[in-house]
Amino acid sequence: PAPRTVLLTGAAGGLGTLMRGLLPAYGYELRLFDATPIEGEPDAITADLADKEALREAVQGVDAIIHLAGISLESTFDKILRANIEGTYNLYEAARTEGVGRTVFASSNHAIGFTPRPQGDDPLIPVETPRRPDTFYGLSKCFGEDLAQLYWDLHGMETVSVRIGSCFLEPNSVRMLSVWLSPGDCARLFHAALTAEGVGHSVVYGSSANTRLWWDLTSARALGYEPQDDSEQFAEKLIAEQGELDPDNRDHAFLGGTFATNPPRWPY
Ligand code: NAI
Ligand code: 15L
Repeated sequence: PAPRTVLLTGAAGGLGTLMRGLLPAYGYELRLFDATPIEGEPDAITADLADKEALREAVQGVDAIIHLAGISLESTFDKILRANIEGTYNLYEAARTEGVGRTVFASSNHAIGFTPRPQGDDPLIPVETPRRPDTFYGLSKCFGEDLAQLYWDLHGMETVSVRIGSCFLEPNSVRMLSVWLSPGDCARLFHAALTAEGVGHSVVYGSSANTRLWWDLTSARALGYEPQDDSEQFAEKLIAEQGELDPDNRDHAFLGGTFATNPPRWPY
């Protein structure tokens, strides 16, 4: 049966807030979890991924999990270790103990961020491309994907690891024209990932059907995902402001953009 009650970790964040708005229309009842309190949501669970007891309670009785919580930019290895690596392990252990069979894991393009971006007639990047994290942050997403594979092979727990490009209301750079995931398409993709049958552990790219796409959406479409949006509507304005990507500029050379050259840092 299709999942109904879904635990949304990272519910206070940017993507969590967008998904709180969009996923209920698909019939999901969301249970919210975040270290940051959420105004106007008295039932939200305010706890850290380090709190195993809280996680155990949070996953009790849910049909599936969407795991967004964690540090979403570069940080020190120690902070990434605690929030993203140990935190994801703690969540999977809670899910195993409570018998939750399906997770959607917010992986990131930064798991393969040092992959050269396709130029000219280069082929789209396949989902099997070797991982080349561009940061400790990207490395933690590689760990999450491997943890998901282990829990499938060892315990039969299913995960769709979504290597999200850039999910914001609008793309704000020329690079983002290639990796943009509209919020509406993100909800469509998460819904497909929650309901597709027999996913085992699947890795998919998370973007809209962008004209300037860099990667292959075949495995995402295999889940039943049909993207509706294309960033091209924003291209003219962004290119007028910023210029086309420059083949001689190292900041434009890699899939992960400036994460590979001068990564934005987590502020706390
Ligand atoms: P965000 O930084 O806005 O939200 C992350 C949330 O996780 C925050 O509300 C924070 O309080 C919570 N959090 C952090 N550490 C925690 C901990 N130890 N325990 C409990 N909660 C904790 O990030 P955003 O943009 O909403 O991203 C959500 C997820 O999607 C992240 O895992 C991020 O790595 C991933 N992602 C997002 C992309 C995007 O374009 N927004 C692109 C690729 C991946
Ligand atoms: C990510 O993984 C970050 O969490 C998000 O804030 C964006 O920077 C995105 O990647 C991106 O590559 O644009």
